[in-house]
Amino acid sequence: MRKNGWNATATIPVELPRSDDYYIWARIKDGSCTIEGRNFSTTASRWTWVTSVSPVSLAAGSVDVDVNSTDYGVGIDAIYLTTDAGFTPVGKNSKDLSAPPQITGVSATANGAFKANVSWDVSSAPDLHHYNLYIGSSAGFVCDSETLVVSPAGSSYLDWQLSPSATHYYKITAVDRQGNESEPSTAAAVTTASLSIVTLDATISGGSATVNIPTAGNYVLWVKQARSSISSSRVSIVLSTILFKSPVTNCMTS
Ligand SMILES: [Ca+2]
Repeated sequence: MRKNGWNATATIPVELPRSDDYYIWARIKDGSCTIEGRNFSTTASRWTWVTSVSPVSLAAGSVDVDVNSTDYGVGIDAIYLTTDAGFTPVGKNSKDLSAPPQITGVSATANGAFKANVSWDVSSAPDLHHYNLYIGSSAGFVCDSETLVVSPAGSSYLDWQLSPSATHYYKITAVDRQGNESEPSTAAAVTTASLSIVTLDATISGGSATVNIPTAGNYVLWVKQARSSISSSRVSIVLSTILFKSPVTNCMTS
């Protein structure tokens, strides 16, 4: 906006994705103006980014941003609204290159032999889009497409299909709406439970076997014959608790 007079006025329609506190940046030179009632001023004759310092509360949807020149000949060639307090524009068509801060508070707890609950502190980044959860077999593993597990919106995840009796390491990153990804968090380690395997002896009688189940759950039974015929012989029965296979009835021999 440039006008050879005082108090030139313009309204700039913008579409805001959500109601929030927005920091206003304006690229101006040679004067001063107000934008949404905030003062912007520079004596520089080169284009200079100036910020409102404190944010302005704006509602979601169509908003008319009011611009008033308060000085003769002030030039304005770009205005930027951002919810990111850490964002500083560079150049006219400035992009957000500011990544969210590193995620903290990562913890992982085993949920049986095959699953782990991973949780972390909610990101403070105002332009957060999602998290990336990575898994590795050592604390120093590299976060990349090969170790990426999932990209959740929330700050916890139940990971599954893990190896039993193994230590797994998780790291979290935060990604903003421009795709800027934070540094990985420190690794959280979790060791999954060992597989419960119980070996019992049973005597087959009349085509059925009786065993005592030590703990209620889903079991797969493995039957090893001691002799060539199962009908009247002593057998070893192995019961193993697993979570994703068929229950007893599907595997029971008769
Ligand atoms: Ca950002």
